[in-house]
Amino acid sequence: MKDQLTKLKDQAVKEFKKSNVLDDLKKLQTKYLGRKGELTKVLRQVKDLAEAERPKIGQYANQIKGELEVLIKDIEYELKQKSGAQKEELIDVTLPGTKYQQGHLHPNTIVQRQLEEVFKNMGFMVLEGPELESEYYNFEALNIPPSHPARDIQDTFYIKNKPGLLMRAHTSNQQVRAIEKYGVPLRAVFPGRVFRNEATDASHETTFYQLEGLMIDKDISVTHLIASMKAMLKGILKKDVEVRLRPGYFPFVEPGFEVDVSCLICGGQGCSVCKQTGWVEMVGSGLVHPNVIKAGGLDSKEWSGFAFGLGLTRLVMLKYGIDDIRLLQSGDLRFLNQF
Ligand code: FA5
Repeated sequence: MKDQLTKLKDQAVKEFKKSNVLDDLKKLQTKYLGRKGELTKVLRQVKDLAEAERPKIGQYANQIKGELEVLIKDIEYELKQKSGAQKEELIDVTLPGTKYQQGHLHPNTIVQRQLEEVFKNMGFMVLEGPELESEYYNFEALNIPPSHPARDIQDTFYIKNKPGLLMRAHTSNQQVRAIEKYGVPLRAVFPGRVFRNEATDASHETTFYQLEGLMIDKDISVTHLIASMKAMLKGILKKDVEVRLRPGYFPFVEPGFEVDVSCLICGGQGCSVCKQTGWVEMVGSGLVHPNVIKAGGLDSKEWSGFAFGLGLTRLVMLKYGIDDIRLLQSGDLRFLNQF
């Protein structure tokens, strides 16, 4: 019987070691050690043996049972380790990854930076200035005294209980500030946000961006002004556009011009952006008024200059074909994600 037990053990060990999955191992465990298993059957026969043999064989059979149980535990542990590791390795590299939302520059900023490059290449400084401004720099220093009708054309928001303070109506507020700070000769552009108290429509906002240009030197003429504006428009729109100059009134320049660009939204046919005229008013400009030169502490007989104020937001509209200015500050991602 001892030989029979040894054979049984060898056979069981061989089979246990071959099992690759837990299910097979369980089945083998039942086959050998279950209630009706092979080893159990042999153990049941022990009671029929001669009394002298019974303890020895019984002990041997129990020892085999113990060894097989330890072996099963070991194999079970290994199989579990393997299947756990396999699970960890189960990465489907073809699945779509997690998409992270990435921010990007606003179209106003893109165009502002491009404009800054154009002017830096022509030797202009880029300066920033305050949005909350004094009436002096926004109006008086620009030859617009209190009660001058030009204040109505550029009506803005005044600060409650703070007389003399307002949200700048244009980037021209920087003109005298820059002359005072940097002296002359001077070439500078001032990009930034400006504010107007007016009704909105497809081409008018209450908050929009401008880029001011100022050049003060000796013998500056309208030719310098036109050349700079052409370079600016070509630098951004990357093509020659039709431009129209008409007389314009701004108390801080003399003579003054409005520069219109042929509407690129409708190709000059007429739409809500150009108010059916085929032209979009883009820049106010002119030769710096002697009173502004004087406000900067300079001799207006010695120094002259040109200045212009570009509607940067309008240029963004023409560049990208945006047919309503209000989209730019709508915060609507369906719109913004196109840039
Ligand atoms: C001015 O703001 C003057 N400071 C420009 C200037 C500078 C003239 C230097 C002479 C010398 P105006 O109000 O026209 O001018 O505005 C200039 C440009 O800003 C306009 O041509 C237009 O393109 C844009 N603009 C004006 N109002 C609005 C508005 N409500 N919404 C969007 N863009 C506007």
